[in-house]
Amino acid sequence: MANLKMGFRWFGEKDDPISLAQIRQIPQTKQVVGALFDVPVGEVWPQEKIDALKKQVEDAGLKLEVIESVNIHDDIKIGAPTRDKYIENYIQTIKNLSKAGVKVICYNFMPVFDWLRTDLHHQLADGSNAMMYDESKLPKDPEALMAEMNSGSRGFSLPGWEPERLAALKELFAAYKDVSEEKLVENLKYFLDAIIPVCEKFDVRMAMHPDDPPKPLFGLPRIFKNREDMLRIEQLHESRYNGFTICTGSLGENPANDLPAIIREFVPKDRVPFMHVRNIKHVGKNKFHESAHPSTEGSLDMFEIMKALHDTDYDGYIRPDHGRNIWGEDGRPGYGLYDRALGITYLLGMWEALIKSNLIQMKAGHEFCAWPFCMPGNNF
Ligand SMILES: [Mn+2]
Repeated sequence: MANLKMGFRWFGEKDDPISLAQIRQIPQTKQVVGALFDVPVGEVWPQEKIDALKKQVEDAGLKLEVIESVNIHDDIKIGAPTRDKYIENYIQTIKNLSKAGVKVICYNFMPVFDWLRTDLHHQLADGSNAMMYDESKLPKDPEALMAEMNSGSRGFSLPGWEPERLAALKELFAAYKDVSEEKLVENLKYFLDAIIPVCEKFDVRMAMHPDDPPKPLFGLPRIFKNREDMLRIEQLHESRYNGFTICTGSLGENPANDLPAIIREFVPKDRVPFMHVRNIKHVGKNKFHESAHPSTEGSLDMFEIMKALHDTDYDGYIRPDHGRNIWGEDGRPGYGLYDRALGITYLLGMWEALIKSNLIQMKAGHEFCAWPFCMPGNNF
């Protein structure tokens, strides 16, 4: 199979009902996309904890080369005087992760709220459930939203919704009062200028995740919403270590975002170390639910997305993203086992078809075949 490095997000032994042994049985999936979930945001990830996670993953026959996420302390995003201390901590975490063989860190730069939905268990017609976003149902008060998100999570801790960070929501909003979009971009540049030289030295690529939803909410700025934002971010610090996670679901929430075109523009520039590939279904204006991965189940053309990756010789890390809960599974919202595993086999099925049809064209003497660049280091 091709050189796509397929992974599966895992929330750790304590907080994920899915085991590494189960992940090991998903065909062609060797990467565990993991994190330490018990280190408070802003603190250094201790080497011994990283090494323990790596050992656990490797003992299960898998690899730990992508971390998602090392979250960024709000003081860095706000540009508070204390940010240098947190940036120093972040740099130490990068060094520690590098020592454990980690190659990519996925992160986001969203003020206060990470991703958000208005229903974590929306019932679909086939009896499965998936997360839904309906802007007309978004509470006016962010505290009400936080309460809804956490009560809807059925006991799971939601990534990006760390209780200790959100406990003082009012103060947090007050601290962001003067952070405009321009200011937030400036603060991102300050952060990147400090960390990217370290990333270059230690060979760890940063992969910024798009904002979800890709628009300003509750008066908070959002700076990774579309292609134009990506052009601005890549120029903040020119380096292949200042990269993106292209999340088709998050960017696809705005129907104006042309995902295949974005892939075709940024992959050849070597700015995309990590892909999140999933589908969503638009069911109204500012209203969508997450769906199974196939094109037929949502609004995105997944073939065109995979074809864009194929045509640009993508050989980086990739994972399926949010799926439904199906077959009676009552898993973490968006992160059940079965639907994401189905997503992987679907994506890799398309990938095999793309590669083999390319080979057939090559044998027929067509000059446009990308072989062997589409599959570096692989024989068919
Ligand atoms: Mn994503």
